[in-house]
Amino acid sequence: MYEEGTIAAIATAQGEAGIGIIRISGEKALEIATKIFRSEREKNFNNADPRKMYYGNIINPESNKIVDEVLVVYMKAPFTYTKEDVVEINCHGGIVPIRRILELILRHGARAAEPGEFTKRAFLNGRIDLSQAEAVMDLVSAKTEKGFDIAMSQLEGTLSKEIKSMKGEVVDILAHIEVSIDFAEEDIDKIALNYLKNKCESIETKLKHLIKTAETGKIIKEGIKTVIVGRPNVGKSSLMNALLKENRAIVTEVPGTTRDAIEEQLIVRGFLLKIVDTAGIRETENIVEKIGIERTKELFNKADLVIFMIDSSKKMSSDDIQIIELIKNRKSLVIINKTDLEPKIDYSMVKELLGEKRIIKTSLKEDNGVEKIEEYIVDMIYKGEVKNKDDLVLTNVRHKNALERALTSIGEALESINKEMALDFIEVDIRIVWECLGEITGETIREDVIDHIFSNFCVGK
Ligand SMILES: Nc1nc2c(ncn2[C@@H]2O[C@H](COP(=O)(O)OP(=O)(O)OP(=O)(O)O)[C@@H](O)[C@H]2O)c(=O)[nH]1
Ligand SMILES: [Mg+2]
Repeated sequence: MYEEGTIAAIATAQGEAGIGIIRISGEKALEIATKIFRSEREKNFNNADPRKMYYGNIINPESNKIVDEVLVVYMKAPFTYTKEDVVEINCHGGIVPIRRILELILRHGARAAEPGEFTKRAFLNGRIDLSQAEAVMDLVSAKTEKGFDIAMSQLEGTLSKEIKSMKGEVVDILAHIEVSIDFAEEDIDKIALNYLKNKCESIETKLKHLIKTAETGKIIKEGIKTVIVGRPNVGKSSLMNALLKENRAIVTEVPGTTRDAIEEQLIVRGFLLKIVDTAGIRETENIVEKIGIERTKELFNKADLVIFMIDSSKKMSSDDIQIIELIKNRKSLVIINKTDLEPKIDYSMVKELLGEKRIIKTSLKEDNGVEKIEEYIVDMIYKGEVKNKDDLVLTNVRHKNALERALTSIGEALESINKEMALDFIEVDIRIVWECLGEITGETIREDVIDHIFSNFCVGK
Protein backbone atom coordinates (compact mmCIF):
# COMPACT_ATOMS: atom_id res chain seq x y z
CA MET A 1 0.00 0.00 0.00
CA TYR A 2 2.82 2.43 0.82
CA GLU A 3 4.78 2.75 -2.38
CA GLU A 4 8.28 3.81 -1.46
CA GLY A 5 10.22 6.45 -3.29
CA THR A 6 10.25 10.14 -3.96
CA ILE A 7 7.21 11.37 -5.84
CA ALA A 8 6.58 14.48 -7.91
CA ALA A 9 3.57 16.08 -9.57
CA ILE A 10 2.18 19.33 -10.87
CA ALA A 11 0.11 20.77 -8.02
CA THR A 12 -1.62 23.61 -9.83
CA ALA A 13 -4.21 23.52 -12.59
CA GLN A 14 -2.68 23.27 -16.04
CA GLY A 15 -3.30 26.20 -18.32
CA GLU A 16 -2.15 29.79 -18.60
CA ALA A 17 -1.66 31.26 -15.13
CA GLY A 18 0.57 33.53 -13.11
CA ILE A 19 2.47 30.70 -11.54
CA GLY A 20 2.56 26.93 -11.57
CA ILE A 21 3.75 24.76 -8.71
CA ILE A 22 5.53 21.44 -8.88
CA ARG A 23 5.76 19.47 -5.71
CA ILE A 24 8.33 16.83 -4.75
CA SER A 25 7.99 14.66 -1.65
CA GLY A 26 10.29 11.99 -0.26
CA GLU A 27 13.84 11.27 0.81
CA LYS A 28 15.43 12.49 -2.41
CA ALA A 29 13.48 15.74 -2.70
CA LEU A 30 16.35 17.97 -1.63
CA GLU A 31 18.93 16.00 -3.58
CA ILE A 32 16.92 16.32 -6.80
CA ALA A 33 16.35 20.04 -6.25
CA THR A 34 20.07 20.52 -5.69
CA LYS A 35 20.79 18.89 -9.07
CA ILE A 36 18.49 21.10 -11.10
CA PHE A 37 18.27 24.41 -9.21
CA ARG A 38 20.84 27.22 -9.23
CA SER A 39 20.53 30.13 -6.82
CA GLU A 40 22.93 33.02 -6.33
CA ARG A 41 22.18 33.17 -2.62
CA GLU A 42 22.82 29.50 -1.88
CA LYS A 43 25.31 27.90 -4.27
CA ASN A 44 24.76 24.47 -2.74
CA PHE A 45 21.04 24.00 -2.31
CA ASN A 46 21.73 21.01 -0.06
CA ASN A 47 22.47 23.57 2.64
CA ALA A 48 19.27 25.53 2.08
CA ASP A 49 17.38 26.76 5.11
CA PRO A 50 14.01 25.06 5.41
CA ARG A 51 10.90 27.15 4.72
CA LYS A 52 12.80 29.91 2.99
CA MET A 53 12.05 30.97 -0.58
CA TYR A 54 15.06 30.93 -2.86
CA TYR A 55 15.12 32.80 -6.14
CA GLY A 56 17.02 31.30 -9.08
CA ASN A 57 16.79 29.17 -12.21
CA ILE A 58 15.96 25.59 -13.03
CA ILE A 59 18.85 24.30 -15.14
CA ASN A 60 19.02 21.22 -17.26
CA PRO A 61 22.26 19.75 -15.83
CA GLU A 62 22.98 17.86 -19.06
CA SER A 63 22.88 20.88 -21.34
CA ASN A 64 23.40 23.57 -18.70
CA LYS A 65 20.50 25.47 -20.27
CA ILE A 66 18.03 27.50 -18.24
CA VAL A 67 14.59 25.92 -18.22
CA ASP A 68 12.72 28.60 -16.24
CA GLU A 69 13.14 31.35 -13.68
CA VAL A 70 11.71 30.11 -10.38
CA LEU A 71 11.23 30.39 -6.64
CA VAL A 72 11.99 27.27 -4.65
CA VAL A 73 11.24 26.31 -1.08
CA TYR A 74 12.48 23.33 0.88
CA MET A 75 10.39 22.00 3.77
CA LYS A 76 12.07 19.58 6.11
CA ALA A 77 10.42 16.43 7.45
CA PRO A 78 8.42 15.90 9.57
CA PHE A 79 6.80 19.33 9.56
CA THR A 80 5.35 19.10 6.06
CA TYR A 81 2.13 18.09 4.34
CA THR A 82 3.32 14.51 3.85
CA LYS A 83 5.60 14.42 6.93
CA GLU A 84 8.43 13.78 4.45
CA ASP A 85 10.98 16.15 2.95
CA VAL A 86 9.13 18.36 0.48
CA VAL A 87 10.37 20.77 -2.19
CA GLU A 88 8.03 23.09 -4.04
CA ILE A 89 9.04 24.85 -7.21
CA ASN A 90 7.11 27.95 -8.27
CA CYS A 91 7.61 28.51 -11.96
CA HIS A 92 5.83 30.43 -14.72
CA GLY A 93 2.30 29.20 -15.07
CA GLY A 94 2.36 27.97 -18.66
CA ILE A 95 1.96 24.34 -19.68
CA VAL A 96 5.46 24.15 -21.21
CA PRO A 97 7.65 25.25 -18.26
CA ILE A 98 5.65 23.17 -15.77
CA ARG A 99 5.90 20.01 -17.85
CA ARG A 100 9.59 20.53 -18.65
CA ILE A 101 10.47 20.95 -15.00
CA LEU A 102 8.42 17.90 -14.01
CA GLU A 103 10.16 15.81 -16.70
CA LEU A 104 13.53 16.95 -15.40
CA ILE A 105 12.61 15.98 -11.86
CA LEU A 106 11.39 12.57 -13.03
CA ARG A 107 14.67 12.01 -14.89
CA HIS A 108 16.65 12.79 -11.74
CA GLY A 109 15.22 10.33 -9.28
CA ALA A 110 11.52 10.90 -8.61
CA ARG A 111 8.55 9.04 -9.99
CA ALA A 112 5.22 10.53 -11.04
CA ALA A 113 2.83 10.66 -8.10
CA GLU A 114 -0.40 8.70 -8.26
CA PRO A 115 -3.68 10.60 -7.79
CA GLY A 116 -3.94 11.76 -4.17
CA GLU A 117 -0.59 10.24 -3.25
CA PHE A 118 0.65 13.27 -1.29
CA THR A 119 -2.47 13.19 0.86
CA LYS A 120 -2.26 9.41 1.10
CA ARG A 121 1.23 9.78 2.54
CA ALA A 122 -0.05 12.39 4.99
CA PHE A 123 -2.57 9.78 6.11
CA LEU A 124 -0.23 6.79 6.16
CA ASN A 125 2.39 8.80 8.02
CA GLY A 126 -0.22 9.65 10.66
CA ARG A 127 -0.55 13.38 10.15
CA ILE A 128 -4.28 13.18 9.39
CA ASP A 129 -6.84 10.40 9.60
CA LEU A 130 -8.78 9.03 6.66
CA SER A 131 -11.85 11.22 7.15
CA GLN A 132 -9.59 14.27 7.18
CA ALA A 133 -7.87 13.12 4.00
CA GLU A 134 -11.27 12.82 2.37
CA ALA A 135 -12.10 16.31 3.59
CA VAL A 136 -9.06 17.59 1.68
CA MET A 137 -10.63 16.29 -1.51
CA ASP A 138 -13.97 17.85 -0.59
CA LEU A 139 -12.22 21.19 -0.04
CA VAL A 140 -10.72 21.08 -3.49
CA SER A 141 -13.96 20.06 -5.18
CA ALA A 142 -16.34 22.25 -3.14
CA LYS A 143 -18.68 24.28 -5.33
CA THR A 144 -20.28 26.36 -2.62
CA GLU A 145 -19.19 28.27 0.45
CA LYS A 146 -21.15 25.92 2.70
CA GLY A 147 -19.59 22.86 1.10
CA PHE A 148 -16.18 24.38 1.64
CA ASP A 149 -16.92 25.34 5.27
CA ILE A 150 -18.03 21.83 6.15
CA ALA A 151 -15.03 20.24 4.46
CA MET A 152 -12.80 22.68 6.36
CA SER A 153 -14.37 21.79 9.67
CA GLN A 154 -13.94 18.08 8.92
CA LEU A 155 -10.32 18.66 7.99
CA GLU A 156 -9.87 20.37 11.32
CA GLY A 157 -11.19 17.21 12.91
CA THR A 158 -14.81 17.77 13.99
CA LEU A 159 -15.90 14.41 12.61
CA SER A 160 -12.74 12.63 13.75
CA LYS A 161 -13.26 13.90 17.29
CA GLU A 162 -16.83 12.65 17.42
CA ILE A 163 -15.86 9.25 16.04
CA LYS A 164 -12.94 9.00 18.44
CA SER A 165 -15.15 9.81 21.39
CA MET A 166 -17.66 7.15 20.32
CA LYS A 167 -14.85 4.67 19.86
CA GLY A 168 -13.69 5.48 23.38
CA GLU A 169 -17.13 4.58 24.69
CA VAL A 170 -17.13 1.34 22.71
CA VAL A 171 -13.73 0.42 24.15
CA ASP A 172 -15.13 1.06 27.65
CA ILE A 173 -17.95 -1.35 26.92
CA LEU A 174 -15.55 -3.98 25.65
CA ALA A 175 -13.35 -3.59 28.73
CA HIS A 176 -16.41 -3.94 30.93
CA ILE A 177 -17.46 -7.12 29.13
CA GLU A 178 -13.96 -8.57 29.49
CA VAL A 179 -13.99 -7.96 33.24
CA SER A 180 -17.48 -9.40 33.62
CA ILE A 181 -16.59 -12.50 31.61
CA ASP A 182 -13.57 -13.08 33.84
CA PHE A 183 -15.27 -12.58 37.15
CA ALA A 184 -18.87 -13.67 36.87
CA GLU A 185 -18.77 -16.82 34.89
CA GLU A 186 -22.23 -18.15 35.43
CA ASP A 187 -24.94 -15.75 36.27
CA ILE A 188 -24.48 -12.46 34.59
CA ASP A 189 -24.84 -9.64 36.99
CA LYS A 190 -28.01 -7.59 36.42
CA ILE A 191 -26.16 -4.42 37.23
CA ALA A 192 -23.54 -5.19 34.61
CA LEU A 193 -26.24 -5.75 32.01
CA ASN A 194 -27.97 -2.52 32.90
CA TYR A 195 -24.72 -0.66 32.58
CA LEU A 196 -24.14 -2.18 29.15
CA LYS A 197 -27.66 -1.35 28.08
CA ASN A 198 -27.31 2.32 29.03
CA LYS A 199 -23.96 2.59 27.30
CA CYS A 200 -25.21 0.96 24.11
CA GLU A 201 -28.31 3.13 24.05
CA SER A 202 -26.22 6.25 24.38
CA ILE A 203 -24.12 5.19 21.39
CA GLU A 204 -27.24 4.26 19.44
CA THR A 205 -28.66 7.76 19.97
CA LYS A 206 -25.45 9.40 18.81
CA LEU A 207 -25.26 7.21 15.72
CA LYS A 208 -28.85 7.96 14.79
CA HIS A 209 -28.32 11.68 15.16
CA LEU A 210 -25.21 11.65 13.02
CA ILE A 211 -26.81 9.52 10.29
CA LYS A 212 -29.74 11.92 10.14
CA THR A 213 -27.43 14.80 9.24
CA ALA A 214 -26.41 12.97 6.07
CA GLU A 215 -29.50 14.22 4.25
CA THR A 216 -28.42 17.81 4.84
CA GLY A 217 -24.86 16.83 4.01
CA LYS A 218 -25.87 15.42 0.64
CA ILE A 219 -27.73 18.60 -0.21
CA ILE A 220 -24.77 20.74 0.80
CA LYS A 221 -22.41 18.70 -1.32
CA GLU A 222 -24.53 18.00 -4.36
CA GLY A 223 -27.07 20.81 -4.33
CA ILE A 224 -30.83 20.87 -3.83
CA LYS A 225 -32.77 19.59 -6.80
CA THR A 226 -35.70 21.94 -7.03
CA VAL A 227 -38.48 21.91 -9.57
CA ILE A 228 -41.03 24.67 -10.13
CA VAL A 229 -44.45 23.35 -11.11
CA GLY A 230 -47.87 24.87 -11.66
CA ARG A 231 -50.49 25.63 -14.27
CA PRO A 232 -49.44 27.52 -17.37
CA ASN A 233 -48.96 31.27 -17.00
CA VAL A 234 -48.78 31.40 -13.18
CA GLY A 235 -45.25 32.86 -13.27
CA LYS A 236 -42.90 29.86 -13.02
CA SER A 237 -40.40 31.18 -15.54
CA SER A 238 -40.60 34.60 -13.90
CA LEU A 239 -39.61 32.97 -10.60
CA MET A 240 -36.73 31.13 -12.23
CA ASN A 241 -35.48 34.43 -13.62
CA ALA A 242 -35.97 36.23 -10.30
CA LEU A 243 -33.89 33.63 -8.46
CA LEU A 244 -31.21 33.69 -11.14
CA LYS A 245 -31.36 37.48 -11.27
CA GLU A 246 -31.26 37.34 -15.06
CA ASN A 247 -33.66 36.79 -17.94
CA ARG A 248 -32.87 33.18 -18.65
CA ALA A 249 -36.30 31.69 -19.34
CA ILE A 250 -38.74 33.17 -21.82
CA VAL A 251 -41.64 34.93 -20.12
CA THR A 252 -44.76 35.86 -22.08
CA GLU A 253 -48.42 36.37 -21.36
CA VAL A 254 -49.23 33.32 -23.53
CA PRO A 255 -50.04 30.23 -21.43
CA GLY A 256 -47.86 27.31 -22.47
CA THR A 257 -44.77 29.40 -23.20
CA THR A 258 -42.30 26.99 -21.61
CA ARG A 259 -42.40 23.73 -23.54
CA ASP A 260 -39.18 22.05 -22.48
CA ALA A 261 -37.72 22.10 -18.99
CA ILE A 262 -34.85 24.51 -18.39
CA GLU A 263 -32.30 23.59 -15.75
CA GLU A 264 -29.94 26.08 -14.12
CA GLN A 265 -27.62 26.13 -11.14
CA LEU A 266 -27.36 29.00 -8.75
CA ILE A 267 -26.03 29.74 -5.32
CA VAL A 268 -28.60 30.76 -2.72
CA ARG A 269 -26.99 32.07 0.45
CA GLY A 270 -24.06 29.70 0.12
CA PHE A 271 -26.05 26.67 -1.03
CA LEU A 272 -26.14 25.17 -4.49
CA LEU A 273 -29.61 25.10 -5.99
CA LYS A 274 -30.26 23.06 -9.12
CA ILE A 275 -33.49 24.52 -10.29
CA VAL A 276 -35.76 23.42 -13.12
CA ASP A 277 -38.44 25.55 -14.72
CA THR A 278 -41.04 23.29 -16.28
CA ALA A 279 -43.88 23.33 -18.75
CA GLY A 280 -47.13 24.30 -17.05
CA ILE A 281 -49.33 21.34 -16.17
CA ARG A 282 -52.78 21.26 -17.78
CA GLU A 283 -55.04 18.97 -19.75
CA THR A 284 -54.00 19.45 -23.35
CA GLU A 285 -54.27 17.90 -26.79
CA ASN A 286 -51.11 19.60 -28.05
CA ILE A 287 -48.51 16.91 -28.58
CA VAL A 288 -45.45 19.09 -27.85
CA GLU A 289 -47.01 20.40 -24.69
CA LYS A 290 -48.07 16.89 -23.68
CA ILE A 291 -44.48 15.66 -23.90
CA GLY A 292 -43.38 18.69 -21.88
CA ILE A 293 -45.89 17.88 -19.18
CA GLU A 294 -44.81 14.23 -19.06
CA ARG A 295 -41.25 15.40 -18.60
CA THR A 296 -42.34 17.73 -15.79
CA LYS A 297 -43.77 14.73 -13.97
CA GLU A 298 -40.51 12.80 -14.35
CA LEU A 299 -38.44 15.71 -13.02
CA PHE A 300 -40.92 16.13 -10.25
CA ASN A 301 -40.23 12.62 -9.00
CA LYS A 302 -36.48 13.22 -8.75
CA ALA A 303 -36.68 16.57 -6.93
CA ASP A 304 -35.61 17.27 -3.33
CA LEU A 305 -37.97 20.23 -3.22
CA VAL A 306 -41.07 21.03 -5.25
CA ILE A 307 -42.13 24.65 -5.60
CA PHE A 308 -45.80 24.72 -6.48
CA MET A 309 -47.06 27.99 -7.87
CA ILE A 310 -50.61 29.31 -8.00
CA ASP A 311 -51.97 32.46 -9.62
CA SER A 312 -53.96 34.48 -7.07
CA SER A 313 -55.83 36.33 -9.81
CA LYS A 314 -57.48 33.12 -11.01
CA LYS A 315 -59.75 30.57 -9.40
CA MET A 316 -58.17 27.23 -8.61
CA SER A 317 -58.88 24.57 -11.22
CA SER A 318 -58.89 20.81 -11.47
CA ASP A 319 -55.31 21.07 -12.78
CA ASP A 320 -54.29 22.67 -9.47
CA ILE A 321 -56.06 19.95 -7.51
CA GLN A 322 -54.23 17.34 -9.55
CA ILE A 323 -50.86 18.91 -8.65
CA ILE A 324 -51.83 19.21 -4.99
CA GLU A 325 -52.45 15.46 -4.95
CA LEU A 326 -48.94 14.95 -6.33
CA ILE A 327 -47.16 17.13 -3.76
CA LYS A 328 -49.05 15.86 -0.74
CA ASN A 329 -46.23 13.70 0.57
CA ARG A 330 -43.38 15.71 -0.83
CA LYS A 331 -41.12 18.38 0.59
CA SER A 332 -42.79 21.33 -1.04
CA LEU A 333 -43.32 25.05 -0.91
CA VAL A 334 -46.48 26.75 -2.15
CA ILE A 335 -46.22 30.13 -3.80
CA ILE A 336 -49.24 32.30 -4.45
CA ASN A 337 -48.14 34.73 -7.12
CA LYS A 338 -49.54 37.86 -8.76
CA THR A 339 -50.74 39.35 -5.48
CA ASP A 340 -50.59 42.76 -7.17
CA LEU A 341 -53.70 41.81 -9.16
CA GLU A 342 -57.32 41.64 -8.03
CA PRO A 343 -57.60 38.37 -6.01
CA LYS A 344 -59.92 35.72 -7.41
CA ILE A 345 -58.52 32.81 -5.50
CA ASP A 346 -60.45 31.35 -2.59
CA TYR A 347 -57.93 31.58 0.25
CA SER A 348 -59.98 29.46 2.61
CA MET A 349 -59.89 26.69 0.03
CA VAL A 350 -56.12 27.09 -0.28
CA LYS A 351 -55.82 26.78 3.49
CA GLU A 352 -58.03 23.74 3.54
CA LEU A 353 -56.17 21.96 0.75
CA LEU A 354 -52.65 23.05 1.67
CA GLY A 355 -52.87 24.08 5.30
CA GLU A 356 -49.93 21.89 6.28
CA LYS A 357 -47.63 23.37 3.66
CA ARG A 358 -45.62 26.53 3.94
CA ILE A 359 -47.26 29.21 1.79
CA ILE A 360 -45.51 32.34 0.57
CA LYS A 361 -47.26 35.15 -1.27
CA THR A 362 -45.37 36.91 -4.01
CA SER A 363 -45.70 39.47 -6.70
CA LEU A 364 -42.88 38.81 -9.07
CA LYS A 365 -43.98 41.75 -11.15
CA GLU A 366 -43.23 44.00 -8.20
CA ASP A 367 -40.20 41.97 -7.16
CA ASN A 368 -41.87 40.97 -3.94
CA GLY A 369 -41.32 37.80 -1.92
CA VAL A 370 -38.22 36.26 -3.53
CA GLU A 371 -36.17 36.83 -0.37
CA LYS A 372 -38.70 34.84 1.65
CA ILE A 373 -38.37 31.94 -0.78
CA GLU A 374 -34.60 31.97 -0.35
CA GLU A 375 -34.99 32.02 3.41
CA TYR A 376 -37.36 29.09 3.30
CA ILE A 377 -34.91 27.03 1.24
CA VAL A 378 -32.06 27.64 3.68
CA ASP A 379 -34.28 26.80 6.67
CA MET A 380 -35.50 23.67 4.97
CA ILE A 381 -31.94 22.43 4.54
CA TYR A 382 -31.15 22.86 8.21
CA LYS A 383 -34.54 21.98 9.65
CA GLY A 384 -34.74 19.14 12.10
CA GLU A 385 -31.61 17.22 11.31
CA VAL A 386 -29.20 20.02 12.11
CA LYS A 387 -30.22 22.39 14.85
CA ASN A 388 -27.18 24.53 15.08
CA LYS A 389 -25.84 25.79 11.79
CA ASP A 390 -22.28 24.97 12.86
CA ASP A 391 -23.13 21.40 13.85
CA LEU A 392 -21.31 18.42 12.52
CA VAL A 393 -22.79 17.25 9.22
CA LEU A 394 -22.04 14.01 7.37
CA THR A 395 -21.17 14.67 3.75
CA ASN A 396 -19.54 11.42 2.76
CA VAL A 397 -21.57 8.37 1.70
CA ARG A 398 -18.80 6.03 2.84
CA HIS A 399 -19.02 7.46 6.35
CA LYS A 400 -22.78 7.18 6.34
CA ASN A 401 -22.67 3.53 5.28
CA ALA A 402 -20.16 2.68 8.00
CA LEU A 403 -22.32 4.38 10.63
CA GLU A 404 -25.42 2.56 9.40
CA ARG A 405 -23.66 -0.76 9.81
CA ALA A 406 -22.53 0.30 13.28
CA LEU A 407 -26.13 1.17 14.11
CA THR A 408 -27.36 -2.25 13.00
CA SER A 409 -24.78 -3.97 15.19
CA ILE A 410 -25.47 -1.84 18.23
CA GLY A 411 -29.17 -2.70 17.74
CA GLU A 412 -28.29 -6.38 17.70
CA ALA A 413 -26.16 -5.98 20.82
CA LEU A 414 -29.09 -4.32 22.58
CA GLU A 415 -31.36 -7.16 21.55
CA SER A 416 -28.93 -9.67 23.03
CA ILE A 417 -28.73 -7.64 26.22
CA ASN A 418 -32.50 -7.55 26.51
CA LYS A 419 -32.62 -11.30 26.08
CA GLU A 420 -29.86 -11.61 28.71
CA MET A 421 -27.74 -13.62 26.31
CA ALA A 422 -24.17 -14.63 27.08
CA LEU A 423 -21.69 -11.79 27.14
CA ASP A 424 -19.64 -13.31 24.31
CA PHE A 425 -22.58 -12.78 21.99
CA ILE A 426 -22.84 -9.16 22.91
CA GLU A 427 -19.13 -8.72 22.57
CA VAL A 428 -19.15 -9.87 18.93
CA ASP A 429 -21.59 -7.13 17.95
CA ILE A 430 -19.77 -4.45 19.91
CA ARG A 431 -16.54 -5.37 18.15
CA ILE A 432 -18.25 -4.82 14.82
CA VAL A 433 -19.33 -1.37 15.98
CA TRP A 434 -15.74 -0.60 16.87
CA GLU A 435 -14.56 -1.76 13.46
CA CYS A 436 -17.16 0.30 11.58
CA LEU A 437 -16.15 3.44 13.45
CA GLY A 438 -12.50 2.68 12.72
CA GLU A 439 -13.29 2.47 9.01
CA ILE A 440 -14.20 6.14 9.03
CA THR A 441 -10.95 7.27 10.59
CA GLY A 442 -9.02 4.58 8.71
CA GLU A 443 -7.60 2.27 11.39
CA THR A 444 -9.70 -0.74 10.58
CA ILE A 445 -10.05 -0.43 6.85
CA ARG A 446 -8.82 -2.76 4.12
CA GLU A 447 -5.85 -1.64 2.05
CA ASP A 448 -7.65 -1.97 -1.28
CA VAL A 449 -10.43 0.28 0.02
CA ILE A 450 -7.87 2.91 1.00
CA ASP A 451 -6.27 2.68 -2.44
CA HIS A 452 -9.66 3.06 -4.02
CA ILE A 453 -10.47 6.16 -1.98
CA PHE A 454 -7.26 7.92 -2.96
CA SER A 455 -7.54 6.91 -6.60
CA ASN A 456 -10.47 9.32 -6.85
CA PHE A 457 -8.31 12.27 -5.83
CA CYS A 458 -6.66 14.57 -8.29
CA VAL A 459 -3.00 14.22 -9.22
CA GLY A 460 -0.77 16.60 -7.26
CA LYS A 461 -2.99 16.65 -4.14
N1 LIG B 1 -49.34 41.00 -12.65
C1 LIG B 1 -48.41 40.07 -12.53
N2 LIG B 1 -47.97 39.40 -13.61
C2 LIG B 1 -47.03 38.48 -13.46
C3 LIG B 1 -46.46 38.16 -12.19
N3 LIG B 1 -45.54 37.20 -12.37
C4 LIG B 1 -45.53 36.89 -13.68
N4 LIG B 1 -46.43 37.65 -14.36
C5 LIG B 1 -46.75 37.64 -15.79
O1 LIG B 1 -47.46 36.43 -16.08
C6 LIG B 1 -47.16 35.99 -17.40
C7 LIG B 1 -46.69 34.55 -17.38
O2 LIG B 1 -45.46 34.47 -16.72
P1 LIG B 1 -44.46 33.26 -16.95
O3 LIG B 1 -43.34 33.45 -15.98
O4 LIG B 1 -44.12 33.12 -18.36
O5 LIG B 1 -45.37 32.05 -16.49
P2 LIG B 1 -45.12 30.50 -16.59
O6 LIG B 1 -45.74 29.89 -15.40
O7 LIG B 1 -43.69 30.22 -16.82
O8 LIG B 1 -45.96 30.11 -17.87
P3 LIG B 1 -45.80 28.83 -18.84
O9 LIG B 1 -44.38 28.75 -19.26
O10 LIG B 1 -46.71 29.16 -19.96
O11 LIG B 1 -46.25 27.64 -18.09
C8 LIG B 1 -46.15 36.96 -17.95
O12 LIG B 1 -46.80 37.92 -18.74
C9 LIG B 1 -45.55 37.59 -16.70
O13 LIG B 1 -45.04 38.89 -16.94
C10 LIG B 1 -46.92 38.92 -11.05
O14 LIG B 1 -46.50 38.74 -9.90
N5 LIG B 1 -47.91 39.83 -11.29
MG1 LIG C 1 -42.72 29.31 -18.33
